[in-house]
Amino acid sequence: MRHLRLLIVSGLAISFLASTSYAAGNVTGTISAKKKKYLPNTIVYLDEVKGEFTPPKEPVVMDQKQMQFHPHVLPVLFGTTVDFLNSDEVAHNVFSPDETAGKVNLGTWAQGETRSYKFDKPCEKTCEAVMLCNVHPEMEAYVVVMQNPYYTMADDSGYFVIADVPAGEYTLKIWNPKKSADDQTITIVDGKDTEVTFKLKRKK
Ligand SMILES: [Cu+2]
Repeated sequence: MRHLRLLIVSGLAISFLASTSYAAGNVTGTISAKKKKYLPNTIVYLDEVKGEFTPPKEPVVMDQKQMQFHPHVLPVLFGTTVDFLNSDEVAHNVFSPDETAGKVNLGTWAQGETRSYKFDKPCEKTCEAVMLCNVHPEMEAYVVVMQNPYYTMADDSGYFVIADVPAGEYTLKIWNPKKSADDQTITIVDGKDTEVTFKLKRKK
C-alpha cells in the first residue's frame, strides 16, 4: 500500500514538472507603413523552429465570392489541405504558376462546389503561391506555406500577437503581398512579452 502511494505521488510530481518546465512567452508588436493601405494582409512569422509540426486534420477554406478570393492572403502550415470553394453564380477556375503549389490547375467548377489542394511541396526560392482564376484575370490571392505554427495575420492597423512561443532565440519575419521589412532577431523569455516593431518598405 505504501509503495502504491509513493508511485502516485511521484506520478503527480512528474506531471507537475512537465506542466511547468514548458518555458514560453508571447511576441507582440506593431507594423507601420507610410501608407496605411499597405498594412492589411501582413503575416508575421518565426523563420525556423526546430520540431515536427502536424498540419490540421480539417481543410482550410479559400472562397471565391463576388469575383474575389477570400481571404486575399492565407498562411497555412506545411501539409495543410486547402478547399477552394466557389460561392458565385459564375464558374471559377483555380490555378497557380508557382512551384509551391506544384503549378497546379484544379480546373473550372460551378457554384457550391469545392476542389482541394494539399500544400506539401518544399519551399524552393519562395514559400508563397499566387492563386489565379483563368476565367477572371483580375482575381488573385496568395497561399503562404509556413514551416511552423508560430505565425499570425496582423490586424488592419498592424497590431499582432504570436502566443506561447517556446523560449529561445529566433528570426521574426513578415510577409506582405507588396512590401517587405527588415528581419528582427528576438529572444523569447519564459512568461514575458517580447515587443517588436516592423516598418514596411519597398520590396527588393
Ligand atoms: Cu473567376
